[in-house]
Amino acid sequence: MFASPRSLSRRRPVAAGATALLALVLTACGSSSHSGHAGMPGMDHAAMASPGAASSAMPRMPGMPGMAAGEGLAAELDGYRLDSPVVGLPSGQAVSYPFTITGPDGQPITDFAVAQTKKLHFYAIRSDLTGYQHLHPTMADDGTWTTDLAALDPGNWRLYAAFTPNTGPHKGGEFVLSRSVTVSGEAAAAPLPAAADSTTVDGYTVAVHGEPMAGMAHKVTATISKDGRPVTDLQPYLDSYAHLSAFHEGDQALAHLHPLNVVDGDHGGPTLTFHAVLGKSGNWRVFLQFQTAGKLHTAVLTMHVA
Ligand SMILES: [Cu+2]
Repeated sequence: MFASPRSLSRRRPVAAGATALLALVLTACGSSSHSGHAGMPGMDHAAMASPGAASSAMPRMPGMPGMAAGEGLAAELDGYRLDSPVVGLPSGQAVSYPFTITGPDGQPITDFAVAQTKKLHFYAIRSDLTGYQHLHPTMADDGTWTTDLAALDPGNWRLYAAFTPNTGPHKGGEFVLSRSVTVSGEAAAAPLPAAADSTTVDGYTVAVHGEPMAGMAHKVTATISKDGRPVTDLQPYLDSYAHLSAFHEGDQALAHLHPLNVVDGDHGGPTLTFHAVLGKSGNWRVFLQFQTAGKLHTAVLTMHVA
């Protein structure tokens, strides 16, 4: 986990073979460059390589105080800060959420590296791990970003920005920062569904295999089928055959991963392989997004990490 968040990384060597990717990951992990940020909570670059792996994080232990930051739970890390004037939002209607990413000099950053085809990836999740939204905000010339959120249910939400500054002392480092907002109205928390090794969405069945352990890189696979047949027509989504976001029950730590599979046209699947590093034990709510025939599907299940 922890690592994962960053790991998700966005970087991608898609062209490289999976083996190469793994090698990159390992390298990355070991390199000090990340480490610096490794802290960064959000991500690892290394990760990039590994889709999911979270390498950088590895050194950190889950229980450590710093970890939270590493998992995207802090608004500021290493001088980079996610700021917004908004602390509350109305429920039940589409809303916009303005924010800025400021650097160590206190000025809004406008120069970001593109990762997974975007300069910034934005996520929203309610405290009970429902209501997942994965969005790509737009930035004005002055560095003010605006995210258009779909209607939110009442309660406490956490909003995350994942980005790689192209400037400043941690240029090239992946960050995941977040802030919370309160959405008005009577909140009714939903119990977290029990851990499961498969789920369905839009007629697709997604079966997950693997026994992830906290803080360790483990192989996790997701196999997609439809009507009993393996699905082999996955299309690239954000330069990958899937995008996986996972949120930890209790503290909303974020991990996001991409499969190691090499992208080659509209024939991904049926099995996606992740080098998953989840930093904390317990239950994670997993959102696996994949695309077929131009439509995005989001499979959701609870995964237990030992
Ligand atoms: Cu994104």
